[in-house]
Amino acid sequence: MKYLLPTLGFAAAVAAHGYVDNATIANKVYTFYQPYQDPYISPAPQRISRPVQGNGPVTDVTIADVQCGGYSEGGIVGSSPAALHAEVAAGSEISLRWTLWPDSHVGPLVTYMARCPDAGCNNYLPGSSAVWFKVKEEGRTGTSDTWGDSKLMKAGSAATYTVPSCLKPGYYLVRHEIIALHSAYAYPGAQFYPGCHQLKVTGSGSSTPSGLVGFPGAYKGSDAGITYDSYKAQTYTVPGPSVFKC
Ligand SMILES: [Cu+2]
Repeated sequence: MKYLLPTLGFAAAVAAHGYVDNATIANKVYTFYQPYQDPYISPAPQRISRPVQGNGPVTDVTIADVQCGGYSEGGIVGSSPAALHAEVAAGSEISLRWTLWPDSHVGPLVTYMARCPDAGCNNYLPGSSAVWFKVKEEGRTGTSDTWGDSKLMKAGSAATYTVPSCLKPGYYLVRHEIIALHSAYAYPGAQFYPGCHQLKVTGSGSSTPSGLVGFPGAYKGSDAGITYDSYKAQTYTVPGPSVFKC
């Protein structure tokens, strides 16, 4: 096994932010794509999560990178499929553990899902098609300094979401993000930290959510939840569609 540490990656050169390190899905722990290790390991480890290009943000809501990560400026347009799926029953709660999140980076946690083809997600790239529905959002608590991502600023915490219990079984792509708002008073300024993982959902549900959105497409720079002064005591509206409920 070949293993080299990166010297000075583009994202390592700026202040550290983060990515999802691992997840617990149906009582199993899955290590997610490790942007500072996986590219240097041969053969590449097989993951349920799609590659992210480091711990830095996406700031342009109109490019492919806003879907599952990427580094278009450096020639890596968007992310790419992962090899594996994690099997989980509809109705289950999933825990996502981020690397320790910087306490300046206040903002919401938002999670979407998209149904993949019946063959699975591992050849599936939705492009900007409207395929996504929102399954969870956690914004600001009133006008306080408590945000969806506040819990991630302590070691050992996790973001969670629940696979809707009524969802039709099959393969699904999950898009989970933090939107950091510390520089969001003008656009571009909000920092998007999206990442995607692949599930095989089991169960007996039959729901196929409607009102789907695309990434890019769902967000505009002018959205109230994207151009926002987090230093003011004011309420906050998470961008994107309303949360799907069974
Ligand atoms: Cu940052």
